[in-house]
Amino acid sequence: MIKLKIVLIGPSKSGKSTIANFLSEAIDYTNTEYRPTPGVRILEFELKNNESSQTEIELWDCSGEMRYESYWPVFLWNAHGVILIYNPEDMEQSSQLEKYYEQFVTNSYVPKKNTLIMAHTKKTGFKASMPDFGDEMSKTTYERVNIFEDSDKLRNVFENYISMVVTDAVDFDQDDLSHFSMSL
Ligand SMILES: Nc1nc2c(ncn2[C@@H]2O[C@H](COP(=O)(O)OP(=O)(O)O)[C@@H](O)[C@H]2O)c(=O)[nH]1
Ligand SMILES: [Mg+2]
Repeated sequence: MIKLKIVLIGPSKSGKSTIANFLSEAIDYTNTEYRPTPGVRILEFELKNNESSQTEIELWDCSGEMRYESYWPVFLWNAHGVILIYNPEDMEQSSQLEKYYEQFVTNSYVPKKNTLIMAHTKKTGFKASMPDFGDEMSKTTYERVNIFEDSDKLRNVFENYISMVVTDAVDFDQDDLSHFSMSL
């Protein structure tokens, strides 16, 4: 079974924990009382993929607060992918997103193509256009989601992203094996 470590990061109150609860089906995500995440929460669950095999997901619901900045390398350690979550209705969060991109994507070894931006809106019917990000960041897959309006879309976006990362993880394992046999 393939096991993937996926990091959720982004500004505070962007909905990371709500999304993590929904995806892992761990805790009731409709409870709207705000509880800041102290550092990190790790949620483990399994996902069936198309070929009826299963993928084990380790979802790291990380706090984006600056006081946990020294933990960021730990959050990223052995991660296969990064999902950046922000609320596009909040101008401040839009500008903060580039800082998270720089730290979690540009300055990390996680493959850039295994990055996903989720623009998570809270108001129904809010249609945000994609902000004008820098050259490299604007190539990142960008998905608008609204957990209460269309939770099926959110799940689809996540599952499609995971199948893409899985392909990558399989290739990586095969690479490793070929190096191994060559050295025998
Ligand atoms: N109305 C509404 N509230 C939401 C939505 N998503 C999250 N919230 C609330 O916004 C607050 C922050 O969400 P949370 O997931 O804890 O954000 P985090 O700091 O990024 O983990 C919480 O009180 C959530 O219940 C949403 O889609 N609609
Ligand atoms: Mg949180």
